[in-house]
Amino acid sequence: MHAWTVADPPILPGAGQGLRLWDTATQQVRPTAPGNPARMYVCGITPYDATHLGHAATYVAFDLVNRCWRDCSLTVDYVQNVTDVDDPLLERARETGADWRQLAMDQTKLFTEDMQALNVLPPKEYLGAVETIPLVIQRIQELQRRDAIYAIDQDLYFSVHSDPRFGEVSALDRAEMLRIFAERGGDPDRPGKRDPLDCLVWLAERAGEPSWDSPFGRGRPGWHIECVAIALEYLGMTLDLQGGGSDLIFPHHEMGAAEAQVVTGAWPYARHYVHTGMVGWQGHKMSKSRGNLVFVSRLRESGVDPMAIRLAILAHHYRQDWEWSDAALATAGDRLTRWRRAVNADSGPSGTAVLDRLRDRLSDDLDTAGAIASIDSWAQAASEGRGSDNQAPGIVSDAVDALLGVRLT
Ligand code: 5CA
Ligand code: ZN
Repeated sequence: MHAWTVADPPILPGAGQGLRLWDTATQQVRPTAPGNPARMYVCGITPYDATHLGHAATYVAFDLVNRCWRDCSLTVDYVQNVTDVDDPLLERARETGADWRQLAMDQTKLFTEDMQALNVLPPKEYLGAVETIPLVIQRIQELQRRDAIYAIDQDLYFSVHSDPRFGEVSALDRAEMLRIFAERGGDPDRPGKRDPLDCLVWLAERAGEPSWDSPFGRGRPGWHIECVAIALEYLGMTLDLQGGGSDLIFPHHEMGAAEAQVVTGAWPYARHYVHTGMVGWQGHKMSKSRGNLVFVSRLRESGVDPMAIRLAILAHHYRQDWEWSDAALATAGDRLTRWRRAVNADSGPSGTAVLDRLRDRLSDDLDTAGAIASIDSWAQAASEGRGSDNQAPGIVSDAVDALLGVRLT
């Protein structure tokens, strides 16, 4: 699958000094301690209704991680999947009479165009579920050799208790797990399950649905194992960061960690589990099932500058749930205009002081609001003709571009 292309960020003077991030598994802000290359896996879209502002906010957040690590002189090996065959995609195709492959292709194309417009750095590897089925089969066979798989009819399940550390990512109690599992694609009540939380790794062929040959008969992969198979193949154990929205904490990232830990016999699957808040609109989480979506492509078509969309996202802390609004977009548009005016001034207060402040704020669990405030006050001063550093406008423009991903020129 082809990812998108975005210009490399400008090179900045000096280097960042590290990045601290909230880790869901340990429930604290901790320093990230990536190797070089740093290895980041961020769950990609299920391409049947892309790209809404919630998706955009999530990928912009991990783009900041990518940019911060790169600023710390690291290479970042970034891998992302596309869930291009799954129940909700097939359902949507059935409802609309579309071919499921065409639907996935069209929506993935829209997503990559939106990411490019939002100046999100592309993953090094961008892989669809359909093109990685042999990897899934191989991992299921490894789980079988470790006695972690059983069948109900022709469907294969992963026994979550084969990982003694199951539950450590989300730290939910069992009742919560059962409730959320049922809400998010799980089947706790299916007769024959050893534990209601055991998750599907291979779904045997269903009439009218796509399927592939395998040693277990024709069928298709379960959801969690797909991401594990891709991450282990292209990044390997242990990831520096597993990322996604907070709706993926359970079951997706819990199940993925357990499967990977049983396959490899190693721990942990990821050093940091990082999750973004949910973006809402009209009082509810933006979701395809509810249909309360604001699409990036529609905003772009209506003439909204993608950099204003990006700035509107950055005004919120990535871990908070928040509401999209026209007012937030208008505020971001005004801010963009002020910043652009300021970096076109002949001089301003010290640019390196702003760069230091920007690095400091972002390294602290991506405090984008703090970063924005430092640019706001610099821009105000530069516009009023205060400060005589004639290098400053260039440095600030490059810093905002490289670290926040907002192009001002
Ligand atoms: N394909 C799977 C992951 S393997 C999936 O969750 N796809 S998705 O299209 O539903 O979501 C893609 C990403 O956007 C996920 O990280 C998800 O957590 C995030 N996301 C979905 N809705 C929102 C929202 N309203 N606000 C913030 N992030 C969201
Ligand atoms: Zn995933």
